[in-house]
Amino acid sequence: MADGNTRRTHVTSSHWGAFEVDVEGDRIVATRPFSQDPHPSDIPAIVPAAVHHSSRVARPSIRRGWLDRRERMGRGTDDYVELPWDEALDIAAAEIDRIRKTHGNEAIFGGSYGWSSAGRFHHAQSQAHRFLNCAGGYVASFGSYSTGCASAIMPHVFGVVFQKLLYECQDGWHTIHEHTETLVMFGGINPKNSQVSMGGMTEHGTAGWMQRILDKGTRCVNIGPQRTDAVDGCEWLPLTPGSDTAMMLALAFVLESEGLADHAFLDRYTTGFDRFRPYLMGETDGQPKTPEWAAPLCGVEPETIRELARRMAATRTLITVSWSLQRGHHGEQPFWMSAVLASMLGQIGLPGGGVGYGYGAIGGIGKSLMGLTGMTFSQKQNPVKRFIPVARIADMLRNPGVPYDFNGRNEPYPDIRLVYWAGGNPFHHHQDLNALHEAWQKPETIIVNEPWWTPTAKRADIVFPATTPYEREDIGRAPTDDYLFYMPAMIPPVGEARDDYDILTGLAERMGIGADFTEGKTSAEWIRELYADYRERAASKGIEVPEFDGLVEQNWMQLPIRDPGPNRELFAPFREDPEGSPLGTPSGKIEIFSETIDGFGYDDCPGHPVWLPADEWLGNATVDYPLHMVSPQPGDKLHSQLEAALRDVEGARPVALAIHPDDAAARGIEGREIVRVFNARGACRARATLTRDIRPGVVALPTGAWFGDPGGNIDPDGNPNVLTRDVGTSRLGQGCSAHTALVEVAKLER
Ligand SMILES: Nc1nc2c(c(=O)[nH]1)N[C@H]1C(S)=C(S)[C@@H](COP(=O)(O)OP(=O)(O)OC[C@H]3O[C@@H](n4cnc5c(=O)[nH]c(N)nc54)[C@H](O)[C@@H]3O)O[C@H]1N2
Ligand SMILES: Nc1nc2c(c(=O)[nH]1)N[C@H]1C(S)=C(S)[C@@H](COP(=O)(O)OP(=O)(O)OC[C@H]3O[C@@H](n4cnc5c(=O)[nH]c(N)nc54)[C@H](O)[C@@H]3O)O[C@H]1N2
Ligand SMILES: [Mo]
Repeated sequence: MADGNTRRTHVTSSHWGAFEVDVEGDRIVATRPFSQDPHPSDIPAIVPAAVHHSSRVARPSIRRGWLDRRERMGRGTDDYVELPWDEALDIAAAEIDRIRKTHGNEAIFGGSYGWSSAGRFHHAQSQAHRFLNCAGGYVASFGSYSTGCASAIMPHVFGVVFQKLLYECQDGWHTIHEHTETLVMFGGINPKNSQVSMGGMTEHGTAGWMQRILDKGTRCVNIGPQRTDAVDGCEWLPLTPGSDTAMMLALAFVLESEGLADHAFLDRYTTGFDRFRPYLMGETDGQPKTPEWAAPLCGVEPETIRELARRMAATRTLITVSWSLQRGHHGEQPFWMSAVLASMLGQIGLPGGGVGYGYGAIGGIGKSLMGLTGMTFSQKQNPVKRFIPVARIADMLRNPGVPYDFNGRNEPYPDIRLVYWAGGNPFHHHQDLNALHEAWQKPETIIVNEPWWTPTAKRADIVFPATTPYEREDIGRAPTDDYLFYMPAMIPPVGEARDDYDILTGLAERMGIGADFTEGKTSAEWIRELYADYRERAASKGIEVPEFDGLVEQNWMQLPIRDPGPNRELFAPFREDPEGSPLGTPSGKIEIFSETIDGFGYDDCPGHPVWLPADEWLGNATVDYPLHMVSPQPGDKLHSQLEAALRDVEGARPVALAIHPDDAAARGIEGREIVRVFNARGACRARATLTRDIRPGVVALPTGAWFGDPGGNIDPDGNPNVLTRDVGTSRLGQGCSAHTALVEVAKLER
């Protein structure tokens, strides 16, 4: 591969878009934006430094205390012994075998949550799941940190799997541009977040579409704590975090009390408004949900709420809801309530009307494309039927055998003895990291595949060095993108890194399940076979893609699969004929009241949406912790990825904390200095950044930093998850509630 020092250029795909890569010898030396991308992301600039960074895991490594004495404690503090591949694989395979034979496969947690890298075949989490399935199964996880709560609640409301709703049933930008007159954005629509999309995002279009929508005169209202959650030109209603349901209820109250609610729609297409209305009007609890009631909760003036409600009823209105709203305590409520509000407006199923989720969350939402699937490496069947809601991992590790509720079932947590993680970084992504660190000491063995010495790798017993996409070939194809890529191997594996597939093959062969895992094929053979199958599927839809060698030659192609039609799958046919095309709910209609949910008997998620304040929000702020911290996605990166090199950039760490000048002044903070952000759960450093684009009383600290070493009482780089709460959104959704946290900020004494 390395032919002297000639410079070669390839195009590859990634979660943050396609980009050009310059290679000299064995090294990636530069990256450049891809020619077809009108709005390329800056993220790839750091790729060369990250790929060749000294914090790559060079060789298989085993934690000394575990190797010598099978000692559990010491994860995060012990040093590591490097071993040859054969020896390390022997040890790991024997250990997995021991655990499954002694404790059964229900003692293995293989959730392995995280985004890993783009590429159809070398998707680390899927690879790990297939391997564990061949080994007799594993305890899996339900949902994602992104939309775990919505994935539980929304099927009860619309009768459709949430992911299908997102990607197949929502209007595309074309339709919104053409038809929507009022765009009401709870949590904004943020082009910063739309830089990324799982599996790839070639033409970044969200910012451009938002501009066109504004230019057309569409009224765009950003309702949330930060002005910067929407593009310039949108109106901003600075909202108290966690109060969206109160605001939506007040909008609903205005519609109902002023005769603006569409009762013909409610009668024909929904069920349960009669159960909800008495609550809305205050007949059940003595509190009408008037704008005057909502104003002190959400910080928006009653007249503003009234005017907006009238406008929403008078024009074609699309309500959009950011995923962040359900990443907070009681996150079920704003999601459900937005469906009720949209039902009352009666525009669901009309082009550019109704409600949509996650526009701007990732770039793929709003790109309406013809479905062209394929190239899925089978994970096989999991013989173990137990799973946990993904964000309940620390509870699970802490509480084996203890029952918990989730979406109508009640089950004890499994007793986990072995954790296998590939493609994710829980010591970046999970809430209350100091508590996770404690819980993490409980399993007997933790195995991690990782390219870098992340905080998770540093807390594993066995670490296998994994390749990055630049060190292996793959195919890039994302369900929400209209490009296809051959992703070439550009450089040899760094250090002794191996592909996840080869690592797992090595384990599988030692455990006597090699034939089942590989089916006798190398990764090159699998990639060609999966591609041939995809090519056939494409042909059956009249789409021609080249043979494999042809794709290798041309590197990338655009797929003719754009489909600007509105509401293709669900709501338009339902509106047309609600009896003939019913929704998948028990009633066949939109469920404003759900008998199913009511039957669960959960006080934290009753039978219709209600206002339930979060455990921590500005409504119950204390003297000790008076500020609400939101922890959004980082603008300059994807989660914790490429952090190895980013943390070297002068001034990049600790992470910038957005704080209002009034809040800063009250604490003697002038801006740009390093501050301490803290609460009873932990503390981290951050760089104060003063801005009037944030609601006073709220601070924003993006995710992205690696959690520091244990023992320190202040996390050095600014990971907000030392401060966040590790509680489920409710007994129904059990999603992560990362955006719910009260903190204090102080100048750091030197
Ligand atoms: N406070 C707070 N916390 C949050 C959120 C929030 O809003 N606020 N958001 C949550 C959300 S929505 C998400 S999705 C999570 C993100 O959660 P994370 O798990 O932190 O996401 P990534 O950083 O993408 O993790 C991917 C890991 O896989 C590694 N990797 C990349 N390629 C490969 C490969 O080929 N093989 C292997 N073995 N490893 C690979 C990367 O180096 C990286 O360590 O964070 C969640 N945490
Ligand atoms: N650049 C970049 N883009 C990303 C990612 C990344 O790591 N980097 N990660 C991707 C992933 S995995 C996901 S899941 C999506 C997540 O997409 P989102 O869920 O939309 O993203 P967040 O950044 O968590 O939150 C968006 C905004 O919501 C606001 N907000 C927080 N709490 C509340 C509230 O209670 N009410 C209201 N109205 N607003 C609130 C905050 O001001 C925040 O800036 O982003 C994706 N996009
Ligand atoms: Mo996510």
